[in-house]
Amino acid sequence: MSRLIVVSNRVADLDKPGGASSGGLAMAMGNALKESGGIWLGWSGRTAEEDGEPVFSEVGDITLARVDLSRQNVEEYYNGYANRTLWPLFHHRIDLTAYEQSFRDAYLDVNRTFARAIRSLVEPDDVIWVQDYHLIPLGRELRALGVKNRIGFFLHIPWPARELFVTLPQHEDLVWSLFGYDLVGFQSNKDLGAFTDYVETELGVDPSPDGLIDHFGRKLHARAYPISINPGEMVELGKSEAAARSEAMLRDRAGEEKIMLGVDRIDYSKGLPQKFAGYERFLERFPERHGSVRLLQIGQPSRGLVEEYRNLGDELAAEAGRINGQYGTLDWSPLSYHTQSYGRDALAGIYRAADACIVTSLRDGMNLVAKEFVAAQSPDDPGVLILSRFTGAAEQLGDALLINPYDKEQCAEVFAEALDMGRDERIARWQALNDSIARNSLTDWQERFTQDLRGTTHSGAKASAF
Ligand code: GDG
Repeated sequence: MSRLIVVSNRVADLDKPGGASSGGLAMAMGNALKESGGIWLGWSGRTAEEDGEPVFSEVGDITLARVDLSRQNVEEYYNGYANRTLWPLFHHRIDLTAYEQSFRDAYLDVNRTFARAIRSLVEPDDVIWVQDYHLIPLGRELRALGVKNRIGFFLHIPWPARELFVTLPQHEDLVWSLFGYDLVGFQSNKDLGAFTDYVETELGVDPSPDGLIDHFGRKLHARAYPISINPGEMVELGKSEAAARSEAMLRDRAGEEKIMLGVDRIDYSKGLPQKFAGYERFLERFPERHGSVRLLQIGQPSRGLVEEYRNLGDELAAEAGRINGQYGTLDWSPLSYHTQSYGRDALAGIYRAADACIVTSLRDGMNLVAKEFVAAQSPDDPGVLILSRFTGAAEQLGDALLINPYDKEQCAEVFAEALDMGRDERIARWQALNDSIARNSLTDWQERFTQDLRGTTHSGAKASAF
């Protein structure tokens, strides 16, 4: 099998103790690379005077290649174009989107740094798989350097609606750069539809029924590849000592109290203020439930160098305090809000202890928390998944209780419905959800993408289009 080169903003620490278990995606990429041998390249997480050359480290047949970036590029590419331009825009927050030319320049600069590093490593039969919005132009930059290999791209976040996407200065250029790839994967049919809408309307091209788009002298395949988890991994983590400890601790302290759980990065796309507002409405409408339920929200701090993220963290802490102040009593706090992060094994126990899990994303490429919660449940007494209809996961997990997180009244009612749901219905819904996850695991996702990429009609020979 031809060698694989994976490129992402950061490289998982497969060479550090415990690094391989840091997340599902790291494991899937690690497995894909183990099968064929290969290279994983990305930013080292360190800054230097200027962008550096890759530094290598070997784990079995896998080479990890890490590149230092200049301080200014980290500020303008990572904190700038990636997280203050593309992330808010693609999550439909044009009110938060920064349109700065210097951000875009740094973004292109870093993509060129990565392209040069890859060109020096690539062999003729390698296939290259690029991950996520940080690296959209990488395929085109590689083509410009004469790389003719098969190159695929997977977007982990949603593709925006055309009316919003066209607010991005030089949006045509960003789309054009996608034509450097042979295969572009989206999380959901909705995202694929939004991209197709742009291609049809702005470029005047009709994709073929299997997603082939012939334009700019290149043949690009665009398809949906919904990412998933490996349910077996969650089941195994659920058997660990750390899981048993966190599950028992939560259940003992809760007693008869039911636990509704939230696990999210602190990010405005996750609808956390809306979750708190829906929960407050639930407390207002159902006073008879006071003392018998608690919302446990784990908020993982993220992107602390971006102002909106710090403000959101402050807002949530204040809201949690206010709700507890208003509804709490001497012996009951309705809302526990934690910002420390837990090991994946402890997290599996937290999922198992919960009676319900609430996902309120306002826009989310997939949402893996929803799938992890389902996989962690005990089959004879599973908890209930309450899932925002605005997640990619809702396309596969229609047996969850689907909500519109902007609708506080609906949220309040659905929270009550989840807490009252009888065991038979919980089991029936859980089985359908679990089957759906088992039918398309993370391993299936990775195999489908790489197989399709290896099999694409190849237009690499026409690299000169760039
Ligand atoms: C992006 C897209 C897409 C959370 N708290 C802790 C912890 N987590 C882990 C969860 C889960 C992951 O973080 C979050 O994944 P999500 O999919 O929910 O969301 P994003 O981070 O926004 O991911 C998303 C994903 O990429 C994959 O394509 O689904 O739509 O936005 O795995 O478990 N993990 C640990 N401790 C915590 O406290 N160990």
